[in-house]
Formats: sequence, C-alpha cells, structure tokens
Amino acid sequence: MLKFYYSAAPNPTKIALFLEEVGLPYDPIPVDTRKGDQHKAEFRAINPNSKVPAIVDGDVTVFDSSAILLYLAEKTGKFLPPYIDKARGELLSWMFFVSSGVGPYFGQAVHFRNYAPEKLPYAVNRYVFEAQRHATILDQRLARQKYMVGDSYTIVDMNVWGWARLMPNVLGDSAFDKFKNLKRLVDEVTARPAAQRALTLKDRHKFKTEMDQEALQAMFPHLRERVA
Ligand SMILES: N[C@@H](CCC(=O)N[C@@H](CS)C(=O)NCC(=O)O)C(=O)O
Repeated sequence: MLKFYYSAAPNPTKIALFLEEVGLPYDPIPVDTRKGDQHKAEFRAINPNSKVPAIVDGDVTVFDSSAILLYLAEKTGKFLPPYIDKARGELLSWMFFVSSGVGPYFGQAVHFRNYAPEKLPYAVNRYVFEAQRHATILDQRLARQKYMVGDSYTIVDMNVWGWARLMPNVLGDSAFDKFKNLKRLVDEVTARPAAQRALTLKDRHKFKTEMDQEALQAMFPHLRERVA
C-alpha cells in the first residue's frame, strides 16, 4: 500500500486532500517534525531534504508536495485539466508558481513574524510583502475564473488551498477580507468531505504541539550553527 509520510503542516495536508479525494488506499506514517523525526536516517533515505510530505508507492519514491500531486494525478488520471498543450502549460506554470513562490514566501513570512529569535522589521516586511504579492496574483486570477486552471477543480487548486487556508497567520487577521476570491476557493475546497478528512487525519496520531527548544532546534537547524 502507498505510504504517506506526513505531519499536520500545510504541504502534507495538500497530499492528504488528494488521497482522500481519489479514495486511493494509503498508510499514513507520522513524521513528528517537532521531535526531529525528519532528520532520522530512515526518513532521510526517503527524502534527503528532511521535510514532509513524501510518499513511497511500490518502488517509486516522491518528495515535495507539487511533485507528489503531479505524480498522483498522472497515476490516477484525476484532477488534471484536459490533455491539451494550453492547459498543460497553465498547469505546470501554476504548480511551479506555488512551489517556488507561494510556499517559500508564505513559510518565511510565518517564520520571521512568529519564530525568529530577533524581530527583524526588514525581513518581516520583505517576506510579508512577497507573500501578499503572490496572494494578489492568485486572487486576480480567481477573480476572472472559478478555478486556477480551466473550468474544473484540479491539483493546482489543491496546491493553492494548502497555504491559502492559512492566510490570516501569514498576512494578518484581515487577509480574507482583502483576498475575497482566494477566500471563495478556500471555502469551497474546505467544505469538501475529502478536505474535512484530510484536516482530521492528524488526529489519528499524537503529534507534539509544543514549540519548545527541542522543536525549535529540530525545525530550525541554523539555530545550532552560525555559517554567516
Ligand atoms: N518544497 C517542499 C517543502 C516541504 C516543507 O517545507 N515541509 C515542512 C512542513 S510544511 C516541514 O517538513 N518542516 C519541518 C522542517 O523543516 O524541519 C514541499 O512543497 O513539499
């Protein structure tokens, strides 16, 4: 059975959503990143980058959420736009936009706002500005069309949902008032039964919730080593 290495964080939750949408049997394997499970040798053999999500499907191993969504969509033939060049171009562009832009900027915005040991106004402003700029691009596209690609729900919408549902944590409490089209997509996806199952998957395992010294050192290894 397909093994799904996960935590309750945004990137694994997108994969949980896809797996629940298609009803593919899977074995959810918790990786407690606040306890440092991501750095264990057995997990590093699956993802040398020590991050969740990752999947092992027979002799195929895939890590990074956009790669996994693409792999699973192609494997099942589900939640892809029609196989025409125009739609394929849009699909790939928006998948990479999420993984190279939305994910990193949203993640760094949260880091510098909530977890950096020093409050650095320059860093907070840069990352919140960039997160907001990316949200604006998504919101403008969703003002023109119901879904990110074509006229049906695809893996791009799942990819966007992973981070967009957490926008108030990233951009502040009023984010959903500002990005109404993104909120419409988030609400529609969150209301899906598969999304509800994906969001409660974490309750099957006991993940550490405290952000104590052990968690900080595991998730932010640069705290242990000054390289610049
Ligand atoms: N580009 C990767 C990013 C994965 C990622 O940052 N995962 C986070 C959870 S959302 C993680 O494993 N954090 C624990 C750590 O960095 O130690 C993806 O899209 O899957």
